[in-house]
Amino acid sequence: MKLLLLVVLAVALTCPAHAAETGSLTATVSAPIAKHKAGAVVFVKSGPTGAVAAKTVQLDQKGMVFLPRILPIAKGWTVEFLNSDPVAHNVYTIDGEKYDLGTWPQGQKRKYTFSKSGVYRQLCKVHDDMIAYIVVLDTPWFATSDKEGRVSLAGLPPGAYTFGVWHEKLGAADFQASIAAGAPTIATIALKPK
Ligand SMILES: [Cu+2]
Repeated sequence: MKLLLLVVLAVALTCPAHAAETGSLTATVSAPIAKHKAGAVVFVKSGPTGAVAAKTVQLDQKGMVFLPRILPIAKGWTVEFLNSDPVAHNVYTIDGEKYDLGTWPQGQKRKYTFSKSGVYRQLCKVHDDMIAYIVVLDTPWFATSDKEGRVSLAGLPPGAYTFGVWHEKLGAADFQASIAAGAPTIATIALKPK
């Protein structure tokens, strides 16, 4: 009986399914006003580093708004700007690399590759109330909180991290957490007025 127990224990300890190489962060965002729980960008500020693979993501102009309003990307990624509205829209920013991609009609698209990190207010010269935020990060690991304030970052190498938080209207202190392989590290993020 004792021998059987030892064998079972040995198998459990060496089972490859228990030897995941990466970990994750699962955080819950709170805010003074419930609707502000959404749209918090959580990202790795310092800690283990990882290679960023080139990627193209889309930002649409639809119903007279930019969609999505909050778009986190990694430095080196390309954003493809669409226009799904039956009116001409423009795409420009006064931040970072300061581009103006011009004004174009429905159905056409133009691209821009971001080579400098930072927050870009994405604007339209035709409609001055239109705005989105492209948050260009120096890490491959980031995510945006949903309506319930839930956000998770997966595929993190185990180690000690400092995480940053960006929000359009609110702020939160950077926080430290250690990530282990397998089970997620749980965190809470309290957004407060900047
Ligand atoms: Cu517009």
